[in-house]
Amino acid sequence: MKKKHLPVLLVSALICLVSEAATLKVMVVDADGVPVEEAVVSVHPASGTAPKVLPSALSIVKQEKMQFVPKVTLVTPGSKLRFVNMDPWDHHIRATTGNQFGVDYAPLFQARENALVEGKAPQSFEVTVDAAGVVLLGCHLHSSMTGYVYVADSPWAAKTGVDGIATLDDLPTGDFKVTLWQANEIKTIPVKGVTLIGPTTVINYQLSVKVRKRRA
Ligand SMILES: [Cu+2]
Repeated sequence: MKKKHLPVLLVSALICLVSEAATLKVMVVDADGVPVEEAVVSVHPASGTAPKVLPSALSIVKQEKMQFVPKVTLVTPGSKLRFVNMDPWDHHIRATTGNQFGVDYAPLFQARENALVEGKAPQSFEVTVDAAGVVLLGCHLHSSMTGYVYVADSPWAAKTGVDGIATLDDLPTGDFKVTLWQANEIKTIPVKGVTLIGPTTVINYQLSVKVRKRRA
């Protein structure tokens, strides 16, 4: 009986070798070496374009205690976002394209949200983001509120966690370009080339700025 199973095992082993997947771990720290949360890593093939990406599932962006939660929402083109006001006061959300310095600025959408009333469902609105790039979120009523929607045109994109690490699993092996975005960085972050041969490759970034932790 055991002998009969051998060919099956051999075939499985061969399939594993042929379709080897790679993992990329990207560690991001700030100028002080402190891990940076909510940086976005996206990976594209070194030549050609990334495989087509489908819209992400509906993402919820809450307005809570004068903040956008999450601060950075990562989606793909054509994805729907729902903004929900959890605060007992009004917000007037505005979204623009471009960077935080006003370069390539263009209004994208805006909507007023009434205050949350106890016992009632919070007010919300939905939008679809079509173009790849970074969407800046703000509020006409509260200038301290800032948030971001990163629309990634690659199936291989991830946000860093509290440990400053973004993990991308199931990448094919080969040559890739790694792009890092972080909201506070003022310098252009160079695109890094990486050759993935599996099983895990680690690359590190250090930002030129200090990134303050958000208040809870
Ligand atoms: Cu507001």
